[in-house]
Order: sequence, then C-alpha cells, then structure tokens
Amino acid sequence: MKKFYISTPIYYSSGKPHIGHAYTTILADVISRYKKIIGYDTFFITGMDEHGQKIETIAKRENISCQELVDKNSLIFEKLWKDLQVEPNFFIRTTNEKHKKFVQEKFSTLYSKKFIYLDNWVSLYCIQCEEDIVDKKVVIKDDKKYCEHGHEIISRSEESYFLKTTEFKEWIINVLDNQEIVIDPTSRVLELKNNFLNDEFRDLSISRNNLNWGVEIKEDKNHKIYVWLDALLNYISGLSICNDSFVDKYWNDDKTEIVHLLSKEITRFHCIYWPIILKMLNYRLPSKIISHGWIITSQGKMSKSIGNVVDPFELINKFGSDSIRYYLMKEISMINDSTFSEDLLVTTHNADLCNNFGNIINRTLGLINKYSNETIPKYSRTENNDLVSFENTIIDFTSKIEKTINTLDVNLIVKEINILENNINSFIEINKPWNLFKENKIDDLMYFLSLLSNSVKILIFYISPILVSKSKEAWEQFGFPKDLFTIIEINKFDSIDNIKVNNSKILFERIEKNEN
Ligand code: ME8
Repeated sequence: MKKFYISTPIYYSSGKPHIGHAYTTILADVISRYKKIIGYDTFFITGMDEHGQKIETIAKRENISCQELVDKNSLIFEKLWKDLQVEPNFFIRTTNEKHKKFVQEKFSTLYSKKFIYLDNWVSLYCIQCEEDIVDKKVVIKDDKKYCEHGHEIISRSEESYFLKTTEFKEWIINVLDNQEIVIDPTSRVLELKNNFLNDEFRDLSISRNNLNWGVEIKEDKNHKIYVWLDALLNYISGLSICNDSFVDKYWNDDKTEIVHLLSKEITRFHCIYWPIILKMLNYRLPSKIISHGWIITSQGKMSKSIGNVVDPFELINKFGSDSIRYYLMKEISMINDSTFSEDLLVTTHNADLCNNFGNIINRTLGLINKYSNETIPKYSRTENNDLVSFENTIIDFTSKIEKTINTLDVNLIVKEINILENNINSFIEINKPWNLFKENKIDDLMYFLSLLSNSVKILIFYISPILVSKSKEAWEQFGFPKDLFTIIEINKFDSIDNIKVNNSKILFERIEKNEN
C-alpha cells in the first residue's frame, strides 16, 4: 500500500488558536483524507510547541506554572480540532517525556558527531518569533528596535551551543536547486536563497543558559535546548511515540510520501535547518514542503492590538464546521495571502452548499422518488447519445480527480468538484426526466436516473474529505451501504442497483447576511 505522511507546524502554547491555525490544520486534515480515499495508508500529525521563553514569560504573568499554561492551551487546541472534525492520527506535545528523551538522544548524537560546539552568542533576538534577527531586518522606531512583524526585540549575549549549519550551506542550496525536496510554491526557493542562504548565513544557536522551561541538555545541565531543534524533531519523535515501527514505516521508507505543511514565516526553519538536521542524523528528506500564504483581514495582518483576530470557535457556532472547511478550502489560496471575509463565507455557504450541493442531493432523491418508486434503477445502457456522453463525463472526472488529488492542490480539487456539480445540473436540465416520462421513454429515464445517482455517489465521495459530516448525511439519505465507500466500488456503475433511498432532509439551511 502506498504511504503518505503529513504534518502541520506544532503551534505555540502561548495563546489561543485563530483562523490561521485552523486553516493549516484543516488543510492537512483534508489532504490526508483525500489521500486516504484514493487508497493511501496515511498518517497525519499535529500538536503543540510547548517550551521556550515566551511560555515562561506568559506563565509568570498569569501566575501559573508553565505546565499549567501549556496544559490549558493544548486542551483548547484539541477541542478546536474536534469541533472542526480534524482527526489527526497523533497529537504531539513537546512536553511529552518520550519526546524530550528523543530530543536529548538526538542532541547527544549530533554532539558526538561533532556537529555541535559551545561559543558565545551575541544577537538581537525576538522573543515573540523565537528567532535571531539579522541587522538588515531590524526596524528602528523611536530609538527602539523591532522585528519585521512589529515585535520589540532585545540584545542578548550569552554562552550557547551551536549547530554547524554553515558546513552544509552548499549542500542545502543543491538540495533546493535540484528539487530533492519539492518546495511549493517554487518561488520560495529564490526567497530563501536571497534572504537567508547569503553571506549572513550563520551556525544555528540551539541552546539557552538562562531558560528554565526547556529540554535539558544531558551533557551540560546549565543549558536548555532552544525551541527549534526541540520543535522540528517532533515530526519523527511523534511517530516513534505512537508506535515503535512507525519511524521505519512512515519516515525511513523512501517510498513514503512525506509532506510538511506550514506558512511562509517559518519556511526557512523547515526548508533550510530541518533538512540539515536530518542530513546530520542520517535521515531521509521530506518529499515536499508546502508553504502557504497568510490569512489576513481587511485591516491587514491579524493582531490582538488591532482587535481583528478571527476566532474559529465563534465561526463554528455561527456556521458549523463543514461550511468553514469548505470556505477555507475553496477561497483561501494555497499560495498567496488571502483576506478572510465572513461575508464571502456566507455567500459561499448559500451558493455552493445550499443552492448547489444540497440542492443536487435533494433534487436527485426527489426524481428517484417520483419516477422510480424510491429505488435506484438497475444500471442498463441505452442508445441515447446524450446519456452515454454524460457517462463518459463522469468517467473522465474520476480519472482526472485522482491526478489532481496527487498534486495536493486543494483549490484545484474544489474547482473540479464544482465543474462536476455544474455538469450534473446541466445533465438534469438538458435531458429533462419529466419529458422522458411524458414521452414514455422509460428505458432512457431509468438509465438517466441510474447515471444521475452514480454521479451523485461520486460527488459525495469526492467532497467527503471537506464536508465531513454533511457527506455522511447525504450518503445515508441515499441508503448507500458503508462498504461502497471505497475507490474501487465507487467506480462501478452497477454497485447501487436497486438501492431503496431514504427521505431527503435539508442538508444546509440558508444563512441571512448580517447587514451591519
Ligand atoms: O511558528 N494565516 O507556531 P505558531 C495562515 N511553534 N496560517 C497561519 C497564520 C495566518 N495568519 N498564522 C499562523 C510556530 N498560521 C512554531 C512552529 S514547527 C516545528 C514549530 C499557521 O503557533 C501557519 O501554519 O506561530 C504557521 O506556519 C503556523 O500557524 C505558526 O504557528
């Protein structure tokens, strides 16, 4: 069986999740579900990045322990995934004892291989971003120094362990140039080379000696491992925590397709440092890194001080998880920044889900009830060219959609599903079953209903990774058995012969736009 492993970034436990976290995680969930329905053995991981100075500072401010803070926030993230029907195979937390041990072991390996050395670290540092800021990127305002995201930065000088990343500079440039890891969109490669793999590229500082809340270095108890080495290793430690054989199965096997999903601000850690760490540890490289754009709002980047942070829990209460999933997968570009719009979410819900998908289900069930005694007719071809040509349209769709799924371009998958829906609507309008009935062309009418039911079966199957709960409801309304829900069965036109359909119920209620 072909294998597929997909990860999201592990999110900082310092705050609550917003729509950006929801977007990446839904996207990973959707891609993983798509791969699964076309026959892959998939593993999907997400989780929490729970160490570092930011956590320490916030815990102190809230007068609770760091552990209490990360426990509290990780529950909120987990609840969000449940409410959004995101179902990871594993939810990793970097405070997990087995993860910490894994990180310590890998540090020791790197240390014994002499990829790590102790030196003095002098740098400008952003605690919010947990990263060093090179001089070029410092923004000075009113005599204070800020990073490009507007956080105030500090100067620090302390002893630190460093990873000899500079030794691998030429190697990583070659990896990126030769697409040994496919970076999507490819334009990010040039950005990485221009902005980071230049004369200012330095060895990576991987420890702090003034931090309490971090993984202890066994070789030197005065130091804690600095967040990025700890965090990046989750992609392998998570597998090993889950099952002893999973590192071999989902990582070490060259045939496993490994995909990391993240957005542009942390591309450098995933596309430069992570491959170098893997190389130093003799692990294979990921197959693809998808670095999507940001969700912004009409007032610009989301920020607490502007008060424009979009809360996914509020959206779930208003619209339900399927509509949010669908809107995000259709309207948020996987490449460029996109503006979040609640107005567009409502429009998409009404137009695509009520008037189109929901209506197709309702209409098809209505036609079966009216003309075929609530039973899907037996699949039997007639000479009617319009009907035969629609059968070919469906076959074309199923062969094409599998290729599109393998590109992992969810925007494109939704486009193809929308085309299928339009074809189904035109099929009804052009062939007018009510006329076939009036003209007593019963064989054509039965063939029409069989094709229509098959096309809807295929539509429900291929929309199911996005509309997780409504697709189940639609499947049940048709009375399709559960064991038909496989890529092999879905392509057989006679698999739903003589199935008695259930009553149709409205799947999506229209939402009135809030005019304020
Ligand atoms: O960076 N639009 O965690 P983080 C789209 N712990 N996606 C967004 C977004 C937005 N406006 N804002 C955040 C970290 N995201 C580290 C990662 S991984 C080894 C360690 C998503 O909580 C996007 O996927 O800041 C981004 O990369 C991630 O959340 C950053 O989450």
